[in-house]
Amino acid sequence: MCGIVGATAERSVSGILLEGLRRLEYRGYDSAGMAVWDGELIHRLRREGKVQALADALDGQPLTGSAGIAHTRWATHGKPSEHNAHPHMSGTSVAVVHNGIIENFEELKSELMISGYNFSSQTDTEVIAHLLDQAIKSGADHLSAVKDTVASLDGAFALGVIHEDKPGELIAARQGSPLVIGVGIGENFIASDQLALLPVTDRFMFLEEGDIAHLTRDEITVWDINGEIVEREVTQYKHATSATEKGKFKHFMMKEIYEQPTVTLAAFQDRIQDALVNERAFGEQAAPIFDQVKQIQIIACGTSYHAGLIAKYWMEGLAGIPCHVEVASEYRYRPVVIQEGTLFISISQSGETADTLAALRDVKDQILASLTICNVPGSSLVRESDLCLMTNAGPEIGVASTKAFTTQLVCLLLTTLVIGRRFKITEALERQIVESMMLLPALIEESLQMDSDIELMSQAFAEKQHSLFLGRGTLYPIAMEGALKLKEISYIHAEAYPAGELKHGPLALVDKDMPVVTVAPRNDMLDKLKANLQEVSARGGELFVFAGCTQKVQSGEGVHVLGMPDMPEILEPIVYTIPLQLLSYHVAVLKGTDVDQPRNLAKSVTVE
Ligand code: HGA
Repeated sequence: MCGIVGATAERSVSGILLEGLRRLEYRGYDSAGMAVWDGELIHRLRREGKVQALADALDGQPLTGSAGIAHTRWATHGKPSEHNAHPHMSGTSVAVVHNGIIENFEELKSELMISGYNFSSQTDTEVIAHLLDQAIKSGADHLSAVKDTVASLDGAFALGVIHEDKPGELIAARQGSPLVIGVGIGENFIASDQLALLPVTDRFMFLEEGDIAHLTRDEITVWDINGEIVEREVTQYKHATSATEKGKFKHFMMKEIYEQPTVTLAAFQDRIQDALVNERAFGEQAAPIFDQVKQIQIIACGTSYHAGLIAKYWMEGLAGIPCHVEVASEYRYRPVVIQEGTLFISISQSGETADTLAALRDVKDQILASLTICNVPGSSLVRESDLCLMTNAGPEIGVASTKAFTTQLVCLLLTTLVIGRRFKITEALERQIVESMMLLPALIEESLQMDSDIELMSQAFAEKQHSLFLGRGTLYPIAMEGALKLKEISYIHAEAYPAGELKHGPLALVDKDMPVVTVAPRNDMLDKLKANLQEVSARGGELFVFAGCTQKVQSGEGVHVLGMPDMPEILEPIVYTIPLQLLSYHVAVLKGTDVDQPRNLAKSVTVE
């Protein structure tokens, strides 16, 4: 959350910064700002609202200069407003952009106020600007001022700093929030995410925890947490630049929904050899680690947590491996008992999810090993885990996760198979599941053809305040994911229940104003589910049932059945996700909400 971008170049940098902000807007969009050094002074412009508001302001008041920093905000301290927008400055000399939270900002603020500093915002960030100014005024050079200031800050953060007395210099610091350096030719950059810098470079240097970097046009110097100068590897970005554009689609979310046949294939095809999963795909160390696994602990947040819940059904049901799943923000703050032989699996689209990362760090020396299922190469979870399996979904820009989820499921299924070999999964079963996986892209393609029916169906939701999602077995977490999607982008209250729980409470809510969505699994629980559906119909509830032809659920008064392709049971959770994504999308479009950037949310949750 919050996007930082910075540049030092020979040319004017404001266009680069503005394009960077547009590309980082998924990380926060309540205000935006830019500070540019023009050879003499730092000029700053900030606006409440989206990056476009800043762009409009820049049209009337252009900023030109060869070094600068910019920010798009997702407020944590102080409401979204122009005076709380970044960059924050101390006087006219120093400007700072910040991603993260300064936990000790209140005490630092009191001390600074006693020293005579006035505050013009409610943010935690402003203390950083004044601390830098204070250090410089007491004789520290620019770089030592940043080092001393960083040492006095508690919390997680990434910073970008410019100073009016240091022409063309940019300082960056990373402690808990992502930051990458873009390496150009005669120009260098910083950003929260490499996507911001793709128009200007494809070479990146990922900063590590505690790193401080000094950038000029021609030189990059990095100090590690111990203050030693270090070399950080430069890696090349591999995705096509079209991956970050909407193309023919109106929204990134729709584009990403439609990419799922391709990206789910990319998540497994290179990992299959002779109809079995190649466990080297998990890393060189995978085999000896997997040999020692006795149980699995999955940790994740939001949509990734739902993927973890489905993996539990697979790990325990198919493979017979004990598996626990918990949301990271709970797990990390409670005393936990970790049994011998625990493989810790983290799931995160960005690889920077603050709670998930903190949970991994907390238990690192008590677990057998860690595996991350992640979409962003070079991210913190990838670097800090023993093993990783990349989801290969390509950049996901829509704030509501879609393709990252289905590719996580594919990766979790591969994981179940390779670890499950050491438990209950026979070679024959593995081959059978791998063969089923080959059908996945075509099945997703087929469910995408339901798009216009679902668009029609969405009309029944647009005026409603509440909705209920029901499922059983592996389709229960899919109901949870469908409800989350609807909440996130259409702002309709949506609750998910295991269908068997209906009469234990939520049935009291069912009436004609409460649409009930059901994902009907094709398994031995179907008859029980049909009974649950009767209970809803009997109370006047309007039912929308996603079911396959063989499920024999009939449309009738108040019951709308949407036919799903028939498929192997193992693929149901992945394929049944698609119509629920489409439903939330079309409801949001009908309601006129901001599909890709829903209110109050942002992607890559790098703050607690
Ligand atoms: N705490 C700062 C930055 C917020 C942030 O990084 N959000 O993800 C603020 O509130 O401005």
